[in-house]
Amino acid sequence: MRLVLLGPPGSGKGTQATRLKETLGVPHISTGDLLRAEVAAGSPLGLQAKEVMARGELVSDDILLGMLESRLGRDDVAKGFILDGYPRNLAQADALDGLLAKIGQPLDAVVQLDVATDLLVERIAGRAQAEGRADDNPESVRKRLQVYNDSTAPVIGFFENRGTLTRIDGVGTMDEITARILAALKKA
Ligand code: B4P
Repeated sequence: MRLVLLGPPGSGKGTQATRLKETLGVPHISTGDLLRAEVAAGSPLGLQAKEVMARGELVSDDILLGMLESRLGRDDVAKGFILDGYPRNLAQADALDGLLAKIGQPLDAVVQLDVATDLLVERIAGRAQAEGRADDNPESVRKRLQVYNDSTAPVIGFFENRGTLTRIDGVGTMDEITARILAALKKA
């Protein structure tokens, strides 16, 4: 199964991908996690990404594509993957298309998690208290939501035109949402 999870910040992409990887038996590839690992390691890429992420902006498309290409080159993606956090704009959607065509691994499904903005803000505020992530402060969250509306939301139409997109109500318990995604994947 080759799956992309789309949705605004705080919609539950990372949460659901962590659960689905067990059921589907494929790795969870989160571009946010890959970037945070670079930041934690203090690598040159991490140093470049750190401030951009803390401001809630998007890290450059070139950096992301290089990072993703190297991750998709690993052996564990032979049976597929769950991609979480990519693509985040139309240029990344095109780049993903090209990359997957090159490695002969076209997508099976794209799932969009829909959650209203006030609930997103509430969830991220909860995580800010629990985990203290650098970009979960109110100012960065506002910026991330704006970036999502301006740059990422158009990606929904990109996949809708391909006929690969399923929209899921992302409000409910984590179990309910996992069940909705699995039901949608059966149909796809
Ligand atoms: P991400 O790591 O992708 O962060 P995110 O959008 O906030 O989603 P996340 O997966 O963490 O949250 P989730 O919805 O699971 O990106 C961080 C930054 O990295 C970006 O701002 C950008 O700077 C950079 N970046 C990443 N990818 C990039 C790209 N492709 N291009 C450029 N830059 C990129 O969960 C949120 C909270 O909600 C959690 O606390 C969770 O417990 C809770 N929750 C989840 N489901 C719930 C439910 N059903 N009910 C109640 N709470 C729930």
